[in-house]
Amino acid sequence: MKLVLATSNKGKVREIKAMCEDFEVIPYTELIDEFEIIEDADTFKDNALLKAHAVFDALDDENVIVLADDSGISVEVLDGAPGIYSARYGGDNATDKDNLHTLMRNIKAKGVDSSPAFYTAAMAIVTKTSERTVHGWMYGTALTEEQGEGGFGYDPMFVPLGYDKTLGELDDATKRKLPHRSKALSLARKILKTL
Ligand code: ITT
Repeated sequence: MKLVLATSNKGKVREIKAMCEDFEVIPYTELIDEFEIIEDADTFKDNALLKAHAVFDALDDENVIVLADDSGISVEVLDGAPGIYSARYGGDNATDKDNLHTLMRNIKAKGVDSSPAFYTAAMAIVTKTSERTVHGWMYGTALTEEQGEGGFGYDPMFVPLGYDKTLGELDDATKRKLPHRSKALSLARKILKTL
């Protein structure tokens, strides 16, 4: 089954491909030119739907199945920020590193060295006749120091519950089992098999 990913985030593409080996997974940017999608919904779920529909419409192919992922990190000491604003937390053209450093700085500014935090991943699956959504979460601790080079985004500052290393330090096999994205994807796969 051919599954088109409505994302231009290479970290997400890498993870979803590794977790979906029985599907032919193709980022939409390999089929059409990348275009900007304004993610202005109020929830991860609605932003995922918005991305999936935008790419489905742009592909102009009724037989395609599109999967979008909207995700982010929520930090307790920051009242849940950055949440749905995770991709632009360091400013409009922020890189992953800018976002990471902004988040560590803002946690430090609260006078603490760490805070409980969680990742959310919402996934939307859109076909010509249906739309479905699923979620996955991962709980842990957000640090104010970067540790490790693995993963992407906020991974070097996030220690999953039950571990003493960040997602930037943990090996790929461990990382595949834990995340919000793999939990959402295991639900998404059940839906995909019915399509
Ligand atoms: P697309 O919208 O094209 O999918 P994006 O990077 O803009 O790509 P989001 O809007 O969903 O994606 O923003 C998610 C943000 O949260 C972004 O800054 C990611 O780096 C970060 N993020 C999401 N999942 C993550 C993970 O598993 N590990 C580390 N950071 C993650």
